[in-house]
Amino acid sequence: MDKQQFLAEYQDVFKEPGKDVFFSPGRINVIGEHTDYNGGHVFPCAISIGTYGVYGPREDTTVAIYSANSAKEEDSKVITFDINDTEPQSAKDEKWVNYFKGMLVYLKQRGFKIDHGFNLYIHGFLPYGSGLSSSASIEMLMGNILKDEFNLDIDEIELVKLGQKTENDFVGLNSGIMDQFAVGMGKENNAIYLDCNTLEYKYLPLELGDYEIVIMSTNKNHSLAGSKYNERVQECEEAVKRLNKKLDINKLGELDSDTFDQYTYLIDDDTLIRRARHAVSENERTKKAIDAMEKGDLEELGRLINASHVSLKYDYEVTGKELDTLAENAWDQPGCLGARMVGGGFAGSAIAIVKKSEADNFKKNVGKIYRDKIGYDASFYDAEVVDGPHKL
Ligand code: GAF
Repeated sequence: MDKQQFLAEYQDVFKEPGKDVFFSPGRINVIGEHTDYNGGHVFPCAISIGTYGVYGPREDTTVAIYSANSAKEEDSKVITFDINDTEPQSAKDEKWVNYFKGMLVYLKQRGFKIDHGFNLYIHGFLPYGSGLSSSASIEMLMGNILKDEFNLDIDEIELVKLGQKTENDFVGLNSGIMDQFAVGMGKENNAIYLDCNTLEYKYLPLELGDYEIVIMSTNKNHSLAGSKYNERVQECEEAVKRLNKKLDINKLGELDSDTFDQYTYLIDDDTLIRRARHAVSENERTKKAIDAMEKGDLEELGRLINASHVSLKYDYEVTGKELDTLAENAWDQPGCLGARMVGGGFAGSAIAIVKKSEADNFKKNVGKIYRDKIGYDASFYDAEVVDGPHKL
């Protein structure tokens, strides 16, 4: 779809011309899962599947938001609130608006002058709950639209932090910073190696030669807020408390595996040991994956990606039969170097690194196994690695 089509959609809903069209990407994560809130490393990138937003200013103080996506599921409805209203929307069918509203509330709280309302038409291509960060995509969309339209003097990393704050304090998911960072700081053809503790980062070209990344969606929605995500965050904090009987650490990301092994005995709980072991080992795998990328050793990268899935399945227990079916059957396919779930887990999506010449066969074979075993279709997407949010 092009810019004119989005403007036409806006006009259909708001009965006047829209002003500007913006795009904000989704994200995948090559490796480094459930490490961000543990102060570890991640290696995500922004993808060309994302969210479009059409902005139109208003003279009053009303914000009116319409989503083409939620309109399909619920009655088509423009949701409104006042720019000075700071309470999260509580009606069940209006909660999705909180990703936008939170950004507005926190930007105003920071002292930025947003003194009139606006209409916003949203058209997203990331299925909600697909594990490809539809929520960070819309938070960063909103942040960048407001920055542009109200000339706000704020840099992207500050917007990223407000995106995470929106997620944590306005929506109620105790997530780390990976998703907002990957979306907001996205760079064409590059993945971002980010230390979530210090926020130091570097871009690394995602050069895969004869290989490509195939995105595989389980088509099973995961709702992170309602899932066990917050429980995992809490389990890791609990493990840190027990390790602190002898160690002085704030986060599991500060430990290497040897140190962790030496002090595992302090964690007198099998489940907490496994959760912590995942956080520590995944952080190490992520560092090793960067070495492998820098050496161009894609086979090693693939092995680390497979090991990541195994750890997420057995130690962290965030996969589930749909994601396991995709990843584990991907491993058996010709030309597949590695596959793993991405994002929070409990359904959503997985990625696989697949030889370009084998990609069609790969999708056909994994798709058939998935349908036979799970009873409905998986979806397969190819995506480009793209820049962060921008005006079209
Ligand atoms: C979700 C969260 F939003 C991220 O912060 C991250 O923890 C991820 O799950 C797991 O790596 O996408």
